[in-house]
Amino acid sequence: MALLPLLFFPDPRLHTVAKPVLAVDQRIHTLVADMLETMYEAKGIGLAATQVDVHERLIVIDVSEQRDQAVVLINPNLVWTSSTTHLNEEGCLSVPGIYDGVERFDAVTVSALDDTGQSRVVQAEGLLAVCIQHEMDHLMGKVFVEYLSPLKRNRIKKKMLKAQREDAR
Ligand code: K1U
Ligand code: ZN
Repeated sequence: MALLPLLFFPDPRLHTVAKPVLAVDQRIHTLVADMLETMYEAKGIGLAATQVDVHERLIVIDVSEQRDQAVVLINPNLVWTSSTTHLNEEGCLSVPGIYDGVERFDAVTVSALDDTGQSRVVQAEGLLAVCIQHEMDHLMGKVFVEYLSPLKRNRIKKKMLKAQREDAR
């Protein structure tokens, strides 16, 4: 297993629209294992392949307290969304240190392949539903700060670029 380097906002590669995974083969098994290791190491609750510069439709999530209930969704599709939404506080491993409110569906149903290539349907609510929507946005090239006002987004962009310049020194 290996830790994968993350892309950080405002890297333009975060805006790439991911393509479907064509086969759940050894390459995907290795990518899933590496993404899980990277997510756990970063103390995240989710990670999309986009964030590790792989532009294929694959996400990993673990919202459990014990960090032992990984959910792997390959080629996920939203098949149902609740009629109600809520403002939820979100963070993003690609925008470290920034947290803000985003309106999300309270519950969603997703169809996907799991890491064995089997079809599955996941009904989610609460943090899992929020995380699925956040990660599926990544696959569409969307970062959560794009829901914020242009003023906030520009401030975040400047802050991130400054931090990245300082880290590069
Ligand atoms: O996709 C990512 O960048 C991972 C992201 C997922 C996420 C967190 C919160 C709401 C929606 C999606 C994170 O894991 S950020 C770090 C984190 O662990 C966290 C932040 C806020 C609330 C709960 C967890
Ligand atoms: Zn994110």
